[in-house]
Amino acid sequence: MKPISLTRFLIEEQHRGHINADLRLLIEVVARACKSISTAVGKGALGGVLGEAGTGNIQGEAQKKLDVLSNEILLEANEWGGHLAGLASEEMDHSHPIPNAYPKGNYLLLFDPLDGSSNIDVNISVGTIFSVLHCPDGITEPGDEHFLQPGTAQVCAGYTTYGPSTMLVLTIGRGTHAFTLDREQGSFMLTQRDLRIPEETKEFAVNMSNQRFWEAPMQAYVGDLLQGKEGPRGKDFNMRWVASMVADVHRILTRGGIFSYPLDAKCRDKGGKLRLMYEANPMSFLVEQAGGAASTGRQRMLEVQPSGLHQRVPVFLGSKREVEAAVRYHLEHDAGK
Ligand code: FDP
Repeated sequence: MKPISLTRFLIEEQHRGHINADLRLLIEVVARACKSISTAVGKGALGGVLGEAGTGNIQGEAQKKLDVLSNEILLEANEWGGHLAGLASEEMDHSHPIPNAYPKGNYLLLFDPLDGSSNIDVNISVGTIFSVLHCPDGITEPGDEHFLQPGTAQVCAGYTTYGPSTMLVLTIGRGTHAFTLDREQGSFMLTQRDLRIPEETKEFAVNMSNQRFWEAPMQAYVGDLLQGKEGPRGKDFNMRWVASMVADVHRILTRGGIFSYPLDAKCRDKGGKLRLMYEANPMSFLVEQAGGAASTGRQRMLEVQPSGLHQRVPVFLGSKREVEAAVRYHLEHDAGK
């Protein structure tokens, strides 16, 4: 049977009363912007867009030309449609209220325009991550503080991965669904409804080069994984680390596993490496909707009350039983056991 398009999927969800017309439009606009980003990424060196932009973002990281371009594409696409009150991007210092010249809607959009961007120049998968919140009642000119809502408040989240094929993975709080871009038709087509992450896994993803900087419970957890069959876990584990969060999470949504970017001595002062609002929350929503779990190691990710737009957090997400195991090491350590 021919797969249905994203447009049809969204219209059917609207007919069922699961989303309204504004949210449908918002998702369509983000998907359209992601198609443009996919085209730019796909041109590679021929597009003249590889390499450094010569600028830095709020986090002090060097921006790639494609970071800047992807941010512009998403901004331009979303400003004028009337579905948003404001937007915020990992690449911008502050949130951006919709200019008064345009109609305004009731949603707030947050995005990481090009995640994993250190992989762009070596032709490895990168992606766009996004999260949608309600704008608080009565607010027409949202400021940064209006975006500081816990992940449980998300109404929609998703990512696009620009890999061998371009895929959009989406949740509106009713399961997690995967769409593949049909490049000839220019449409995202539903290729997997209701992704389910296996509860158990034998695969973990972490940057092992940080091992000596980790906290004691993380050292203990990974130490036990590495002992394999001979250790307390009683099974051999395999390791995978693409170093593009989108690609690593996509693998986990497809076949299970645990992804972690824990606290370490290098990122401790910042609270972690990955951003709560642009990376951890949307990915955690997608993972939970696929039957997985997501935690900071000590707290359910979606319940973290954000204190800053660019806040960073430690991240553990993926197969439910494995995330629970990693959390257990942290809690037992903290309890002095
Ligand atoms: P990048 O810095 O290339 O944007 O978002 C940060 C991120 O990539 C994630 O996509 C990725 O999982 C992680 O950082 C990679 O970190 P390391 O370079 O420390 O491995």
